[in-house]
Amino acid sequence: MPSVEVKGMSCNHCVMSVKKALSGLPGVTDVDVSLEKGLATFEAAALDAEAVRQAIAKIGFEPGVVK
Ligand SMILES: [Cu+2]
Repeated sequence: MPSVEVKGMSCNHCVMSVKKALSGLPGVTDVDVSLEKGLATFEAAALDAEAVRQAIAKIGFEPGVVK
């Protein structure tokens, strides 16, 4: 399961925003975001790491490496 660090989340609203942003990407499903870990995990039919990073940056958070 791919994951990506998300820096800058401070509350549950941030978590929901990231979840929504990643869920909106084509082929991305089962998004789970942990505020404690600062980490988002998801399933991806075809992993587009750059699209994932951009979706996070676009809503004001700092994406780490997509693994
Ligand atoms: Cu917040």
